Amino acid sequence: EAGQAVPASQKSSWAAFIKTIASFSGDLSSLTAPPFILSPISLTEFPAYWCERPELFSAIADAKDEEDRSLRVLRWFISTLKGQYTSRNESMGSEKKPLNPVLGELFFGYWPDKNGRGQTDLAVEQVSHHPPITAYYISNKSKGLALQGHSAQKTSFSSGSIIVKQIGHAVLTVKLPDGGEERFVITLPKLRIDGIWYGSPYIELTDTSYIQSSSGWLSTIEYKGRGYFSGKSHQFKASVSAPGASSATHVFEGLWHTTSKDSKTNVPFTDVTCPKEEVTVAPIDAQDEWESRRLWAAVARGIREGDFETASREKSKIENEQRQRRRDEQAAGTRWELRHFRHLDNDPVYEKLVKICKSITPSTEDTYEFLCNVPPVGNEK
Ligand code: HCR
Repeated sequence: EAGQAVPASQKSSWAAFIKTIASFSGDLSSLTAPPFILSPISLTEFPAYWCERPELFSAIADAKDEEDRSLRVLRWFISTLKGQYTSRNESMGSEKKPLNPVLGELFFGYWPDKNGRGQTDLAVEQVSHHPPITAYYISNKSKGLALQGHSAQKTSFSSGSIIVKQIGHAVLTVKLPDGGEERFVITLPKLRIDGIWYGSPYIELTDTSYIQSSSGWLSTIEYKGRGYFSGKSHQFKASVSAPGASSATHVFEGLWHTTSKDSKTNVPFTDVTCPKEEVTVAPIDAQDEWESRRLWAAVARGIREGDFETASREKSKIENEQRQRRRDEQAAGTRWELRHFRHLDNDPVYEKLVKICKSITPSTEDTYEFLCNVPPVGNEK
């Protein structure tokens, strides 16, 4: 039955919301949605999904050679997908509409050093509001690892599903024992949000994404839903090929939200059935006023407690303050200054590596360079 997961009092506003998105293409996050579908978490928190298995991230530093490094990067990447794309269903029952970050919103956190894996730090800044663009930097200094990326989305509607094309990419830099560096350009899958009609959205990944290394090793990851490689949801097949090779040296297949294995040897490759580790953040009153959980505290409380009147009043306060800020800047002829990232029109690493993998498009992209100026979070440093 249509709208079966929608509370009776919100059925008509859900129908109106679907009607709006069906004829809409662009920035979905700015649309007003009915309360039952709202999440109390801002999109600036999402980059944390990259590192909720910190030991897999740090293990990249222990690779014995370029081939091994590409396999470890792939294992870590595949293991992030469950968190990135199914965790709202697990914690809130369905995909939800995240809070739309304001320009300059920040999110800082870390995963502490345990068992010699080193500390991993996370810094996120909302670098654009319209369209929403989130820049992030995740680093494990003691292991010589850094992931820099930005994320934006283009949405459209097709056959009852929301199609989300991810814009942006990430670059992983690995410091090598000989003093050199290896870089990996990581592109992102396409999303299809199904279950809209029933009021119970969930994500399926589609198309192909790539991890191209500066060593020449390439991972090509194909995503399929129910009824393709097998009858199951969340399937992937990753082919890893040596520099310049036309056929794959390794092929891994399985489900990105549970397990996968080497297709030839059946040796297990990924397993994300064990719990992940959430990022540690400073207590709210010790946070900067622009930090996400402090900025949205009253709105998030309203959504969590079902007090949508308060949530909506507090959200309007933030939005009105933002509008006033933009008007003041315009009047003064000034612009909002980013605090921790600098926008560059071109990303030379991306542009060099996509010349090796011609399937990656577009051939040029902009980037947000991290300024390495974030104060330590918490007291574990
Ligand atoms: C599309 C989406 C906002 C963007 C979210 C992204 C793509 C952000 C980058 C992360 O690395 C991965 C990620 C996961 C999310 O699944 C994806 C969100 C899902 C829904 C949300 C829309 C703007 C809201 C649509 C409203 C629906 C649920 C009715």
